[in-house]
Amino acid sequence: MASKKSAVLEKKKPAAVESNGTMKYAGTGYNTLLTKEQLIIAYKKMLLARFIDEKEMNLLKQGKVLFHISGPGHEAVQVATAMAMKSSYDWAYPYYRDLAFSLAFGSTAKEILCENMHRTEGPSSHGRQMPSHYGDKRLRIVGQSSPTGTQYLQAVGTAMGSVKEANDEVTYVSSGEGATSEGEFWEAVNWASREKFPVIFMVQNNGYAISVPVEEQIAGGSLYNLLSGYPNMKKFRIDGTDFIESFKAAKEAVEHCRAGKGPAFIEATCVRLFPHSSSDDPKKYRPADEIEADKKKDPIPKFERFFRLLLQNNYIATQRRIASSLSMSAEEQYLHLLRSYPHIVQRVSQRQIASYLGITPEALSRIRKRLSQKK
Ligand SMILES: Cc1ncc(C[n+]2csc(CCOP(=O)(O)OP(=O)(O)O)c2C)c(N)n1
Ligand SMILES: [Mg+2]
Repeated sequence: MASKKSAVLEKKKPAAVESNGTMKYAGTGYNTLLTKEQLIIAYKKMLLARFIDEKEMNLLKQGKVLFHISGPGHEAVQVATAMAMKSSYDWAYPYYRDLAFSLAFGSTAKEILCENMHRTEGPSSHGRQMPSHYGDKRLRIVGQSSPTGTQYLQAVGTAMGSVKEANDEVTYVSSGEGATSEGEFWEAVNWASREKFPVIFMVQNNGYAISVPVEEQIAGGSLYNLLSGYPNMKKFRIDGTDFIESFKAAKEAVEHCRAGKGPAFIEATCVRLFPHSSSDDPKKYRPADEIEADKKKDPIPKFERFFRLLLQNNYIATQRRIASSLSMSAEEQYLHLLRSYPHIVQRVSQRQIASYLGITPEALSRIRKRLSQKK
């Protein structure tokens, strides 16, 4: 299984650049298939998605956003798949956790926030959609309905259109593992497999459908196994928190579909780091140690560990640029640091943290005091 390979890769350092500019890793015989610049773009997209999720959680508390479904823990496979496709040419039917996918496919932070805050500048519904229902006609991202699973047959219809028009467009459609229990999923898989339609079925398996664990949701606990009999369908089971592994699978899936060989199915194991939605309290059904264990699989620190050398000069500057473009307050940035990098916060001085946040040590101590009073 690929996860063993990624554990080996994580220990390796970027060693050399291939003649075509992509990065190669010493001793692994494994190429990331992407250039350093593309890897940095991937990192920025993941980070931007995380920051938007955190920002929206705060906007929710302020009553400026009415509902929120977050993507933390799903970013790597989403960005990887979007980067393996051709934005504005291929089609996408994302689901409500696909914020990072949408950003990597071409949506901007402003467009996402306008939709989620019901502003007329929103490019999909002009602010009339539910928050976290992504769409953009210009980018060929088709806005979705709230009943889970409805996107699957729509995606197959679009792929049928591409075949009839004899072009090589590919259609992405995604959901969580729970939504695949809907009949539409199976109708769609059967139809696409029989007719060799170019659909990428992406299932982001985070182990829960709200509070229902996957073992209770899916027969035998594995969708990948259930799909073993479908002809023409290329299947992958991957660690969706590992960007490189995800990109490799997504690239092969896109190639399979574009060549007219049939659909592809990717089951990507993800972690759900935040509650299901802003209406949910996972403490009622998830043991605390399980949530802590999932935090260790967070795709963003995983990416950072892997590309430490590559990114060390970029990542702090990148975080600051994103934070300032989203008008995040110093307090919001500090909370992000505490949540995402507790090990760094513990190790560095208060002065260093203040300088990273661009504030004085006194201002930082005021923020810390305020936060401790809120507890
Ligand atoms: C047809 C339908 N049934 C139930 C719901 C309520 N609902 C929304 S999301 C969800 C869970 C989906 O879980 P999963 O597919 O695993 O995706 P995840 O949220 O875990 O990413 C449910 C039951 C709905 N929106 N539509
Ligand atoms: Mg799920």
